[in-house]
Amino acid sequence: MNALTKPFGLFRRDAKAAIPSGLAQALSDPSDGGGHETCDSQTPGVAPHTPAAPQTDDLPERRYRTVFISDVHLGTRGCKADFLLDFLRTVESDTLYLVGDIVDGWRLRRSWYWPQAHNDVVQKLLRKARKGTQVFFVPGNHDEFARAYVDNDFGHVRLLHDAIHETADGRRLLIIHGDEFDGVVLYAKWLALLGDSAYTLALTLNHWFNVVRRTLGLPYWSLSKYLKHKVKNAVSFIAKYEEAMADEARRRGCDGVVCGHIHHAEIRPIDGVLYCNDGDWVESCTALVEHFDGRLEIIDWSQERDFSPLDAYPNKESAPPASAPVR
Ligand SMILES: [Mn+2]
Repeated sequence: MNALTKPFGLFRRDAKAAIPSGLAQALSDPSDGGGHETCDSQTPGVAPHTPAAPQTDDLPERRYRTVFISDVHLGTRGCKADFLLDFLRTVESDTLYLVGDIVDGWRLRRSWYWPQAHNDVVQKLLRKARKGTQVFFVPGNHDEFARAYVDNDFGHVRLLHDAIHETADGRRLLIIHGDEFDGVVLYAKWLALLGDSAYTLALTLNHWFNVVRRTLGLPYWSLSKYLKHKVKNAVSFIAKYEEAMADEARRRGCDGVVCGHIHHAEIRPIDGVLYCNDGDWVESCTALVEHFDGRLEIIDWSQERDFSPLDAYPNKESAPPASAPVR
């Protein structure tokens, strides 16, 4: 493997990482997730499902070659699980990439929140995998417990640290969540001077810095969240983050990159490399899709279905989060 992948060998030895028990339960739930998602609402510890999302009857099924979603943050109150279910019921694809932060292990460890709709999302994803969709899961920083299991199959879902996807028109896209880069962006300039080894060292330090924070019960320190409070800097942070991701894709000989993490959907060329971010299902409801001719497009599901992400709290169970979700 290359230089970037190397330090993450460390992560795999982090055997303390455990699957949150509710997720394990969802994964082992034998019930069929599709079409019967409202079943089994009596599971202990699982809040009853309130049907809130619009029904899909009025929309024909859509097919894409590939769908990319990330930053769903199951296990948090901010997660728009009902809208994601609506999306997953409407949209089919040959391949589905889950580009990290699907389950929020950081939050689940601190307080338990796992309503039926979140179970339904997991079931729906597993059902797609069973029914022939090729599903890849590239964990992010919030579901890094899964990084201990990369290169394994999990109920037809393939876990990978990162992936290379080839589009129908022959472009190679690096698929990576992108958290490794948010703490690194600040130091990008002098790291470029110091070279590759300092760069990989910084990636590793960023990871362990957050491991220590987690041990102390502190949330993941995200530069993107920090800067969003300082709006003036947010724009330049996003631009720098996008450039760092594009650099990484170039470094690895790819034509483009697909990532998530900063909850900001985007497709734009950066110095000859295509930067794609599939957005999130917390602040917005966006996905990246590849058409059968290889064309890439951002789908804004709240716009398509004419709902506001702000309306996504249909019941008291899923009241808005007290604080902004951590990236
Ligand atoms: Mn993230």
